[in-house]
Formats: sequence, C-alpha cells, structure tokens
Amino acid sequence: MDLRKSRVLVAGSGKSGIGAANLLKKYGADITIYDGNEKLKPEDVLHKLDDGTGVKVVLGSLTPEIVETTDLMILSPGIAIDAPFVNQVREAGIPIWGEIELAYAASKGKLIAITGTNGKTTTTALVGEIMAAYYDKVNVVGNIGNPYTAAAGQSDEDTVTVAEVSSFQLEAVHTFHPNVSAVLNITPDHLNRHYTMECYTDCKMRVTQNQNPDEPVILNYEDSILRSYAPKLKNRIVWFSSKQKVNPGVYLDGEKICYQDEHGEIFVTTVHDTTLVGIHNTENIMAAIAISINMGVPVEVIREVIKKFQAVPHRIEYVRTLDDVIYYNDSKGTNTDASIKAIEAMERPTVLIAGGYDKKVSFDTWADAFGGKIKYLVLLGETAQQIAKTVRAKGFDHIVFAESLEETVRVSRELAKPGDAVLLSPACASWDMFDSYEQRGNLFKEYVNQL
Ligand code: UMA
Repeated sequence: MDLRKSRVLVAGSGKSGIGAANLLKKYGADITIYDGNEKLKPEDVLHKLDDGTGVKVVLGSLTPEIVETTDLMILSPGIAIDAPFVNQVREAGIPIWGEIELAYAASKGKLIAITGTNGKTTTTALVGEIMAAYYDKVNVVGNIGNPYTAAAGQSDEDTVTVAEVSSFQLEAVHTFHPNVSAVLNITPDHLNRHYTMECYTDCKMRVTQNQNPDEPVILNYEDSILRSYAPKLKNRIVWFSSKQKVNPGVYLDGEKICYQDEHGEIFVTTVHDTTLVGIHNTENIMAAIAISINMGVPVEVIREVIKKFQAVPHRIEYVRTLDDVIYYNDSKGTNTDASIKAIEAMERPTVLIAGGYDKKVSFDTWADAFGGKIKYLVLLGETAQQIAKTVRAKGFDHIVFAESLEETVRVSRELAKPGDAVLLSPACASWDMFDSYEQRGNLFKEYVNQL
C-alpha cells in the first residue's frame, strides 16, 4: 500500500500509536488517532507527537463516517483484534495492520524477533547487547518498551533490529518476516484475550510464518508445546535445551554451555560466567547464543557480553536489605509461570506479595510451587479472592489482604523476620490498578526505600 496521502486510522494513543503516527507523518499520510479513553484530552495526545500538524484526534467512540473515510487501520497491541470497533472496521473491508507490521514495512536491514511467554525481555536485551558488540547499527525494539515504529524510519541496509514481540503484537501481522526468530516457551497467559491455549500458541508461532525454510527458528526443546508444534513448521529449527544434547542447537553439558551443528561442537561459556541466576536465565542465555551464532557473531564476542550482562529491572530485582530482610521486585512476574521462577529462585523463607489484573488463568500450579518456602501471602487486586480460594484449598491460610501496594509493603515488613525475603511477584498483569508492570515495580521500590 502506498502510505502517501492514505487515510490512516491509528488505534490507541499509547507508545505504539504515537510511534506509528510519527512514522506515518514522515510518509505524508493523512492521520487520525483514535483512542477509546474519552477522558484523554486531544491536545495532550497531539503534544506527544513530533509534529501534530494536521493530525486529527477522535476519543470515545468511532463514528461510521470515520470508518468510511479510512484506507488503513494501525492497531496498538493493547487493543484486541475482536474489539467491537475493530470488527466494524474489518467488516467495512479496511485492512488492519498491527503496529509492528507497519514498522516492518518501513524497516530495512536484518530483523531478529523474540517471543515466548517468559524470558523475552531478558533475552532481547542480551541479544541486543551481543549484536551491538559486533554490528555498528543496532535497534532494540518492541514489547521491551521501545515501539518498533519509533526506530524503523531510521534503519538502513546495515541495521540489525532486535525485536521483542508479544502475542498481542503478532495478532495483526501479515508480511512481518524476521531473518531469525525465537520462541522461548509457551505457558498459560493472556487467556482472557486469546481464549484458548491453542489460539495463544498459534498467535506466538505467527512469528515464523513468513520465514524461508533456510531461516532459523530457535525453540526450547524442553517445552512440550513447542516440541509438539515443531513438525508443523517449515523453518530450519535450532533447539536449545537445559536437559539434553540437541543438534543443531545449544545445550547444557554439566556446567558448560555448548553449541553444535553439522560443522561440529563448540564450547561457548559456563553457567558461572554470568551474573544472571536461575535455570530459566540459563535457558535465556542459551537462546541468545543460538540466535547470535545464527547471526554470524563470533563465539568470543558472545562470551564476553554474557559475562558482563546485568539482569533487567523488575525481574527478581534486588531492592534493599533492611533488618536482614531482603526485598525483591519481580513486578514483571505477570503470569504464574514467571512468578514460579521467582519463587524457585528465593533462598530464604519468603513473604510473597501477589495478585492483580484477572487474565482468567488458574493459580493451581503456582500455589504448588510454594513448597513450604512461602510464609505469608499478601494479596492485592482483582484476583485476590480467587488466589486466596486456590491456596486455601491446598491448606495454605497465612493470607493477608491489602487495599494498596503501599499497604502490602507495610504489612510485609511487619510479617517478615530477620533472615526472610519479601518478594513482589504478582503472577498477574498490573492493569487493574496500574498503567504497567514498570509503574507497579517502580512504586514498590519507592515504598520499600521509604521504609
Ligand atoms: N486502548 C483503546 N482501546 C482498547 C484498549 C486500549 O483505545 O480496547 C487505548 C488506551 O486507552 C491507551 C492505548 O490504547 O491510550 C494504549 O495502547 P497499548 O495498550 O497498546 O499500550 P502501548 O503504550 O502502545 O504499549 C504497547 C505494549 N502494551 C501492551 O501490549 C498492553 C507494551 O507492552 C510495549 O512495551 C509497547 O507497546 C511498545 O511496543 C507492555 C505489556 O504489558 C510492556 N505487554 C504485554 C506483556 O508483556 O505481557 C503483552
């Protein structure tokens, strides 16, 4: 589609919508930004743009007149593909592109796309640093917090783009075509949006759909969903495994992390030559190695970057020690699987702060992970009662309910004894009370530091 003079409706005025509108402006498109939140002020939305001249803003509901005069709609990831107004636009025969589809169409150079339920951000950040150590022009974009559209316009043939992509973003891609893709794992998440595990899995696997058969997809061999999905893929599969030798792929051999393919076996690094902790992080490192080797980066460069790489914020992040109680911020534990990893990483008796936005998932397996380590559970948010019911059914009743995040911190301080840990790992998204997991995590750190 020729975007010049096209009438483009940008749905959502968050980071993605603003990135998309700025990019479209460079093409000379006729832009209307639509946002369902009628409390926003049009001037505030325009103020976020590089150049708001001529851009229209529509808030609240979308009229048929606007739909009729639209050639293309760009969808922000937070808006469901089956939202009523999206259905209305689709029924009118108007093409709908996700924000990453628009970015891809405008982007040049090589693209690495990383998805999966957990570990995406750590892996993307690590791959970004490895690429930056070897290539001159590297952009790290996507779900990690920097919209792909904000960087796409400045890319050229020498650019390497490392994109963290979510299932929300993959819902509306058509030609999006990474040179190397990776799916780290698939466990229940966002089922209120995707309804079934099958739909959620299909959505994630769309990252591979346009790749050529010789282009690699990096997959976790120990993930049963991925292993059973693999025969359906036409891509070249490169595995990684924390339990067995895989070929071609990256695997753990005692403490050594090695890569092998048809050319033989190479030692890359060891589990001690990194500051990241936990088996889940070893898996993220292995995925990053598989991606980087397949991008032509020498093993020495990969090894050096892994050695220096620091954990990303909000992921089992150390906050402070007060009266011999260690406080950890795992606000990015937005689903049960991520939170289980954080619980498993705790080496002390732990007061766990959990609960949040209801994604219609079960907390059974999560509660099973307590294993005598969790002393108290401090619950907050939409899912508090559901979680309490689940853990009580398993015989755990050291539960305290709180009304605010500040209260959870105060209560946890009272409950924790010297030698304990306090862990914020909600097992839920933040959207019932906060704008994002970053906001929740930053507030948590602020309250902890005020104690
Ligand atoms: N809106 C509507 N109608 C709706 C829903 C939302 O109009 O039905 C409007 C809201 O009023 C708001 C705007 O859409 O003004 C927000 O758009 P958005 O929710 O797509 O948020 P962005 O600011 O564009 O951020 C998005 C990602 N957010 C989501 O997917 C929910 C960010 O991922 C991402 O970093 C950013 O694009 C840049 O690519 C965050 C996230 O929570 C971190 N992702 C989920 C996750 O990791 O689990 C998928």
